[in-house]
Amino acid sequence: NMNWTSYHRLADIYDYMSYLAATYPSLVSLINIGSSYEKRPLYVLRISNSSSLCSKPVIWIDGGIHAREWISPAVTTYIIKQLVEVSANSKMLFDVDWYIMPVMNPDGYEYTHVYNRLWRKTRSMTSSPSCRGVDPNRNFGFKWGGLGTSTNPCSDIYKGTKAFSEPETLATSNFILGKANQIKMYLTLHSYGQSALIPWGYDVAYPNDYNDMLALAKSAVSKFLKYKFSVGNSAALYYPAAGGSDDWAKSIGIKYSYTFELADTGTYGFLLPASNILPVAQDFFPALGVFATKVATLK
Ligand code: 0X9
Ligand code: ZN
Repeated sequence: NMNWTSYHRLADIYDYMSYLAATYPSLVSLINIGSSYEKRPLYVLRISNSSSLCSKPVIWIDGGIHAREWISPAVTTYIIKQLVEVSANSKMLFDVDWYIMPVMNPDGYEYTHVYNRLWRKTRSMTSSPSCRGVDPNRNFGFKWGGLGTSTNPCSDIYKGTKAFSEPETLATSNFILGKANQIKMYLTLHSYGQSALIPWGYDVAYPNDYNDMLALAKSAVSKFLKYKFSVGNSAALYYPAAGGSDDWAKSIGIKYSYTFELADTGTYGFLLPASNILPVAQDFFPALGVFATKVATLK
């Protein structure tokens, strides 16, 4: 039922995840990690060819943190399809387990389909009755409230009343914390800009192992044939913005943490036509081979 020629509603994405879990029970499990503000389930798909007793290094991928960035959930479901249903990719499951969350902000995602295509945030109530939602990517608990965030509930970069005020960021962070020893890589897909952003993002500052992170990102991006990506420090390449999921993941000890800003570079921006889904997803997927090889050989 799923295809990559159109953008899909949340129910279609969740039905596809359920279908895969039911069809490939020894490979795929559907994990409900909590509920959104409007009580939609938050689902993570675990793809692993071994029993949960034997633990491999894990790569986490999420999409849909920002509601209007539709290419992000579309690429995550394509990744799921490739890992689960394309046997040529089965080697990518030998040494790595995958946890993939296509839509971290389901309330916002549905809102963009029904009411406002350019909605970005969650849909929680704020102190201002006419302004809803918190920017989930300003709501994570590392350097929360720093540069590039707002205390104004009407702002698109509103940080919320406290770190992890949103059920979506709280449930995600708690799930990741529970697996933090296994998760060796955190990838979060956004749009747009065609960039691989490396922490820190809260300010122009560099982790001690920045050069490791840079080298791996460059080798991943070198796989892209159709879309040219820039690679560099998040705050330098974009702008300082505190409370991001990537910085938080890095701060809890996940060595390789990246934000990918997918296509395009601004011609269509968030309104990228659906005819671009397959080209973008196909171009991106080989980077995951580079990442899986790296994670499998970490000591
Ligand atoms: O501003 C953001 O949250 C991201 N860009 S977007 O256009 N998709 O909204 C960039 C986030 C980079 N990471 C951090 N600043 N921590
Ligand atoms: Zn985004």
